Amino acid sequence: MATKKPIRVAVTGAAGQIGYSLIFPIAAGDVFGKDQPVILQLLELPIALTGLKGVEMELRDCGHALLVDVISTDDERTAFKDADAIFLVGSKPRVAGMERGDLLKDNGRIFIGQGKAIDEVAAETCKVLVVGNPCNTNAFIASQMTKRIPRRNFTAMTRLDQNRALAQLSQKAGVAVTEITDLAVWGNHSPTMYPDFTNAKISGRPLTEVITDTEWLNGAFLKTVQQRGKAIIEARGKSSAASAAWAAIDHMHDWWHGTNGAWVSMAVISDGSYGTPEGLITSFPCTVDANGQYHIVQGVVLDATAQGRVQASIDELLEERAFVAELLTGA
Ligand code: NAX
Repeated sequence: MATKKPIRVAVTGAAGQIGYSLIFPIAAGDVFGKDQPVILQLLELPIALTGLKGVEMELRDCGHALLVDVISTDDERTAFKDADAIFLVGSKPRVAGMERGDLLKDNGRIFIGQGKAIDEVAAETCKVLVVGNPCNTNAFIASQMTKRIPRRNFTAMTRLDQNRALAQLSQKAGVAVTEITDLAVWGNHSPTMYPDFTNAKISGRPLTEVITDTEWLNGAFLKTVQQRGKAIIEARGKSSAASAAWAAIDHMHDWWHGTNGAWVSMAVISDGSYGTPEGLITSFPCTVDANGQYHIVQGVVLDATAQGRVQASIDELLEERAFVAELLTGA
């Protein structure tokens, strides 16, 4: 029987595809621990509340011992109240004919509101993971709205990109995914992101000594990882959902429990490391200590090609920031 004090976990867009794959493992203890009771606080748009009610019924029907309560709401402050962990999944999808700038601005408004609401009512130590796209810039916007909660508590998800890269590399090398270490995604969660294979290792050896097909690494590998989202939409007719939920679970699990020195990809607020502009939310190799604090890995050497690839992604983030600058003034 669980004896720990329940934690409050908020999930937005909870009736959507990713939400549906995400909340059941949370209730089962796959994220915060098999001894950690949880209260799920689920946020949806008013139009999706009926669907959310159905999801809540299913959650309760699982009879998970760790699930203390479920709150389904369309009110941000109710959803984020005292939350210890927050998954910001809900966002406005890009529809045919929509300009990227409009998408950024429409989502910007959502994340201005949610950032403010989180700052007002969530736990000061809350860990926020933004999944909803464009996730780096959405996380940046939400982080800019806080006065009480530290900005560094806001992160965005590039773990799916890391997992996709690991899957490709393990297949190519014929080794288990767990043999590959020090593989990190840099930059934006977009086709410009860079999964850096040059510093990765396979069973402790430099990856490039094991996978010597440099044409594949610089060509098909990068392209497959960068375009994987699109390929899944083409094959499935819908965007990735279960794999995205699983990556969100990995991200929050490792942030909550620590990585014991292992590198994980997290888009976090830049402290200026590697010459990235301070405040931008961009992906780095990170470790998480036993207190749940993440640290950007220092001293990673990127060759000129890798540096150019990272810079291209940073430039895209700067462009996104410029698109939303107006929204932030006076918000
Ligand atoms: P769905 O459209 O299935 O679900 C989104 C849900 O969010 C809907 O139920 C909608 O009603 C709700 N919603 C919209 N605005 C909201 C708001 N302001 N407050 C609360 N709820 C709101 O999308 P799904 O496939 O679940 O994807 C969700 C987001 O994840 C999208 O933005 C998508 O682009 C993004 N992704 C991010 C990934 C990443 O690696 N960072 C990968 C997967 C995914 O593409």
